[in-house]
Amino acid sequence: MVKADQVKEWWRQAKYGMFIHWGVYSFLGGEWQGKRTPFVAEWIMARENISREDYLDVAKEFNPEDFDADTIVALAKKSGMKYIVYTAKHHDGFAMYHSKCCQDNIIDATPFERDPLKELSSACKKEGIKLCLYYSHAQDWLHPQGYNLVTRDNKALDFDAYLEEKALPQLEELLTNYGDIGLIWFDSPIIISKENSQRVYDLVKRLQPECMINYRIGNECGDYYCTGDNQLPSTPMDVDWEMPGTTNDSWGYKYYDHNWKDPSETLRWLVRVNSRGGNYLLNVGPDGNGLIPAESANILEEVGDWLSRNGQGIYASKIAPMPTYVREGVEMTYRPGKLYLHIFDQCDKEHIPLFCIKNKVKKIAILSTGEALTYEDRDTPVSQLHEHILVINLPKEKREKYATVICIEIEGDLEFTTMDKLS
Ligand code: JFZ
Repeated sequence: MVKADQVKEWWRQAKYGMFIHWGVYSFLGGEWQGKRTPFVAEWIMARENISREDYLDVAKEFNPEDFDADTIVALAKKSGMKYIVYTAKHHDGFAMYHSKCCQDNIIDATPFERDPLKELSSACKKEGIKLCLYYSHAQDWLHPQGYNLVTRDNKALDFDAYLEEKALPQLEELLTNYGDIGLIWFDSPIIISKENSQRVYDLVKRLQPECMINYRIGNECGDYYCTGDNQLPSTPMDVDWEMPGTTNDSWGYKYYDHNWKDPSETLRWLVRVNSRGGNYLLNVGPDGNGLIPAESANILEEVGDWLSRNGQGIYASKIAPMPTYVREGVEMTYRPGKLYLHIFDQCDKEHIPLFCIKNKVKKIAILSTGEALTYEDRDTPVSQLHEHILVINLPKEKREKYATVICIEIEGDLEFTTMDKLS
């Protein structure tokens, strides 16, 4: 395995991570001077045109004494999430760790006297969860030379000055003072030059060569690709990619956004992302006290409980190397010698057909219980596309809450027929 692949292996096997959007905006909870922002909560400073002075006055009231890194990491672990991506600095420019190169940070600009990132780093190390960092390396609404997609003429800015004065020194302290960092999740590169993307990339790799970098660093410099938010590719993508997703409709805490994705919908996002070869980075937005909303925590725990029984079909799984001629509500993942059919309520059949595979079947069972399922292995001479078809019997009473995973053990590596046989 080449070096680059070795570095990525933990991430490729992880499949599921926790995104944490937490900042001064969390204290505002999506509202400014009595007006609810129609945008995502973490953009409130730019979208509601809050001045630097007013935003830093808000910071003087931000004292999240209920923040508890051990509780957050325990939730991630119980939820089956293998890595945490924490917003060290979002577009607002406010550092959610003790930055020595800029006063706009949670220690120097708020009454809070602890470094939450230091606590998170210790908790992650203790629990074997990879600590990763989100860093908005181009937008910065508190620094006069940082890009601002809403209120500035970005081409007129001295962006090199911003990199030299803030972004590069902050990345240096983040990659020096908080232990091993699994990846840096850069965001919104806007008009950053290829040279500057490369400068940022080189700094990260110099300080922590095994730290992965996402493509949002800009100019195709990254190690893996991120889709747009909650944007699922329609077909499998056999590259390293990840989909960031929200538990409601805002990354940052919005006290009035209760549009939570229930456990069934959350699980379906996870399985559909994984079946297409990606990682699912699912967000929580702690409030102004540092607490994760109970509704979202409960959803994550429900999905984690399901994963405790069905994780074999998720973790370290691959794209099923075959056309997925399966029905709506059936998602497929693969490990050598095993195909996993994830059956959601959208497929209400008791007889599940599986075309194309040529292998001899050794066993078909419900993954979570090991209970064998009966099936028919019919020859289909009428169509040259499918030499034979499996019809798996899944009685309604054997179905599991949220999704039932059927594990098909086959002899040898997967062999299948494809449409191109017809050409
Ligand atoms: C960005 C941020 O602006 C947002 O606040 C949040 O942090 C999110 C995870 O990332 O939002 C984006 C960035 C890129 C796309 C969509 C939203 N995109 O490429 O479609």
